[in-house]
Amino acid sequence: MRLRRTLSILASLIALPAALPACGPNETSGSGGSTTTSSTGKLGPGELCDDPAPNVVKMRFEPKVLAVASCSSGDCTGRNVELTLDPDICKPTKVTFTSSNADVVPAPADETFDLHKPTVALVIKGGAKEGLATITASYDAGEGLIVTTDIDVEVLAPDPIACAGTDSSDALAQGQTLAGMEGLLGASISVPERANNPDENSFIWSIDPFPVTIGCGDELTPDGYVALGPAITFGPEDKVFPRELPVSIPINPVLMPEKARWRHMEIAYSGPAFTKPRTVPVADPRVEKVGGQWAVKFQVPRFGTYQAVVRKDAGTKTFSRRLTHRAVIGVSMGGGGAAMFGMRHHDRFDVLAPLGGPVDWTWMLNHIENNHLGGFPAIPKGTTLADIQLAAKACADSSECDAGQTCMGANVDKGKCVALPTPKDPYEHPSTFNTWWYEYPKTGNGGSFSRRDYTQIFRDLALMFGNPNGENFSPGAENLPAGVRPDDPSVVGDHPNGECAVTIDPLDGPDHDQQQMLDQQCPAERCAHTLTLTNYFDDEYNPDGTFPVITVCDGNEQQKDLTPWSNTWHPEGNNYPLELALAVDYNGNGVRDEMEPILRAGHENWGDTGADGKASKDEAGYAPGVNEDPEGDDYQAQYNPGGAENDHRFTAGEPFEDFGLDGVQGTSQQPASGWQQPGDGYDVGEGDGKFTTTSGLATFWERDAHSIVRGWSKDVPGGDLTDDALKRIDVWTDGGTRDLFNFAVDAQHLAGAFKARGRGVQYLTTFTAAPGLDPSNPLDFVPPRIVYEDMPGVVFQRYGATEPKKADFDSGSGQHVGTVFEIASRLQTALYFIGSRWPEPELREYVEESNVDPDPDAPNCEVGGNCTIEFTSTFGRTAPVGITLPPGYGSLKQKERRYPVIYMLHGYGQSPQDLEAAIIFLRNWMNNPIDGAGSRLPKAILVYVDGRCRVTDGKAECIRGTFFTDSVKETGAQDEAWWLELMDYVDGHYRTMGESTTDWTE
Ligand SMILES: [Ca+2]
Ligand SMILES: [Ca+2]
Ligand SMILES: [Ca+2]
Ligand SMILES: [Ca+2]
Repeated sequence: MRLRRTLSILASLIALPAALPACGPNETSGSGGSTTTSSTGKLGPGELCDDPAPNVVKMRFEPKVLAVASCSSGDCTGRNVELTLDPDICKPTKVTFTSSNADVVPAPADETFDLHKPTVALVIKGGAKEGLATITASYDAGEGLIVTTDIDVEVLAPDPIACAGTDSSDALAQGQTLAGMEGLLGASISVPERANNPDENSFIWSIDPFPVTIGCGDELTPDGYVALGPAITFGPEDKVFPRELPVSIPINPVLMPEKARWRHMEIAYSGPAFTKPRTVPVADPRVEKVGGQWAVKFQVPRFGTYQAVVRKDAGTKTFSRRLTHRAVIGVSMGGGGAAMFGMRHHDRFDVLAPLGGPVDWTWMLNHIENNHLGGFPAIPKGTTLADIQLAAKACADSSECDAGQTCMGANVDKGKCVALPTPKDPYEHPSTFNTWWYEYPKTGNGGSFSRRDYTQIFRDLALMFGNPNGENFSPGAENLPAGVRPDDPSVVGDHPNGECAVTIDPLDGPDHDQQQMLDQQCPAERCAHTLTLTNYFDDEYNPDGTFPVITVCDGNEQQKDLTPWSNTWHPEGNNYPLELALAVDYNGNGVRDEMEPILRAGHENWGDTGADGKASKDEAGYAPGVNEDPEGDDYQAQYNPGGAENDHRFTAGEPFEDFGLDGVQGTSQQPASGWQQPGDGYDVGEGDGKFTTTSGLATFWERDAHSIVRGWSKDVPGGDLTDDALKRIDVWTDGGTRDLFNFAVDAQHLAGAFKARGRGVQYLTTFTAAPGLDPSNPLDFVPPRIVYEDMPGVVFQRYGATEPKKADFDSGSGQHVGTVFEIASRLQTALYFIGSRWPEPELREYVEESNVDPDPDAPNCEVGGNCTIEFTSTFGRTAPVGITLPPGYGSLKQKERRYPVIYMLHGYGQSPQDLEAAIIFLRNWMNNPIDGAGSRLPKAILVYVDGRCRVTDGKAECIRGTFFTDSVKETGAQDEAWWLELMDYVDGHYRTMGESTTDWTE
């Protein structure tokens, strides 16, 4: 990802060859392309320069600490260091250097800053003598003020680090660190304070004191790599935590190959569950001294052996990267849209930034099936009503519940025993159908979703993608389960013309009152017509077909005393159709009672065992605690993202039961035109020799970003995602640790797909753990200082206090939106990451605003900076679009400038205008006079895309959100197709930058 100057696009703009310093290349190594080595003071069109007041001038070294190899020969390798000046200066001005110990590190030669040269690149070389030196840069800012900044440099012998001994603790507790001594210096493990807080509310990763050993492990260095330090084993090796813990392992940083950057450092791993050495993404990797020894600190959820390694050729592999100068960023539903649309049309984008949304449908749909639709015990054949428990068991605490159940709501004396699934990933929150997640009363910025909201979201998903949980062949019934005719009163209520089948969240306009009337009347009307189906089989809940099956309504008012984290089902007030699901009405009373289960009929049963057809326990050589996956095929998002066992997908070679979607052998099959009348079958796919899923599930999987990255999707509109196509797409994704939909876990799985394809991936937790920032100061968050060049091209940011205090819960930390600080930081890091992919220095110039000397031909909105249009596609979909132009866009002098485009996607229930208003401040970052050209966000056109359900041809497209995709229903929103036309419109009507190529270093 290393940026170099783009000869193809810049040669005509700047006199590049003449500007190249003799020592090489026009390389820069600052924060992702925000630096330039061009050295001309000539002002660009409309560009402004005022010499800054001396007291605002600032300089920074990157890195701030450095180790270089001692060297006695003349041919010593150096390390690149950059010095960046803010804000812009107008005239070339000298910067000088001194060394506190010139015998160890000589001072670099004088350098010069200039208006378009805000960063100077230095090469620091060590001498023969080992030791410490401080290099001080001095800059005369005028009026007698000398601005200085330091970098500490240590000169070390390039020797490997030996490992010896063992250190241990019988019970490492919160607030404690076990630090290796002598032969293990630099190795450590810590348990943060309050990590042992009792599991309560949405804190569910408490850990008690545990025994730990630190010792030397077997070498893990893969072929083609060099080890930076010894392999360190943290034991007991099979220990896995429900959270991450900070560890460190010693390294000698001067063993880094000459061209390597910290993004090239990888952490190799081996442990009982993943014996074959491999490199794994880790959280917050950081090179610093631990106990006086250089080490890399990071966080991981699992013990075993870790070792820091780097490819021998790191930093030397450059490729020609095609830049489209487009990016897409979205939050919540828009995060899902950014991942899905972005990967489907990967050829159109340089960067995807899906934030806090359903970015990985492969994991999410499996989670929904086992959590949101689960929590009910299966019944064996021969079960009669008398054997069935219809109400959840009351409890005062979990000891009163059956094994594996949790007493929820006990604190308000209304506890119910709930069979929560066991979380498989760090920070994963389980739920069941009766206990969907709800944040009340600590709503903060969490976004509280009531049961009605959940139900509505599930309905909209089925309206757009088709029902993933049932197959209905009747035309127009794509969102319904098998057996429900689209003209059934449970679907259309008492209104004519099917008006009640899809009612829109009312929009402003002439139809508003009519829409509001339908929105208010239809749900209850439909719920008054429960449909009862008989002879309906299900392997889990109706194996004999003897119980009736009914349509379901839900959406009861939240009982707030049962929260904060359980959105509990209640028998009253369920008058909103959950039309994609059916329930078994064990007691035949025509309504779904507490423990009457939701049918799950999304796919045939299969053994998710990997191609060997064997679960790990049945694989030859299985030994608990020693070798827990002999075939090496266990899927795990962080440690083995390419595994096919338990990857939530059917893989060729895995055993399946060809019994159809109901999972029961010998049941009647649904007619090709759908179930019409009693006597018709409901089942689909039995005995066809194939693994059968619903069409809805197939559509989700086909459009899923994870599936596209893994190469499982066919006919991706952007073309096959070859390795070459993949390596030009960079991704910034995030999620909150207390997000109601577990979007942090979901994003980790998407990041895993990229790792499985060989892309470098890194996790971040605290925002100031990013390179260039100070992790010990969580509030000192300054995105322009982040060194994106020291992070790989795929970054997963997890947000939310890991050891939350009450104030963190109260302010919504880690929830769907996050605290005010979290949401602002989320957007900023992602946007500056996007900007770091665009190297053009002219995008970072400080320019005259549009209204100073406006282009008389420019529309007023372009001069004002905001155009809101109604865009109508060729097929008649009309929706609002917000277009924010960068500073100077409407200026006469700048009328030839062209810009990249960032498409921005809003959340569920929002409109384009909502996000537009929320991040209006973004324009300021693009033209901030306090930043210099080495720090400024590149100017770009922002386009706010519509994902709200609209009325097209008089029909409601969906209810509230399109998920930015094309509906499988004839009358559904064709939002992807609409957006594709919008992109052409934007390119045709605004000065977008178009494509170019740049030399890029992996
Ligand atoms: Ca019932
Ligand atoms: Ca297996
Ligand atoms: Ca599988
Ligand atoms: Ca089948």
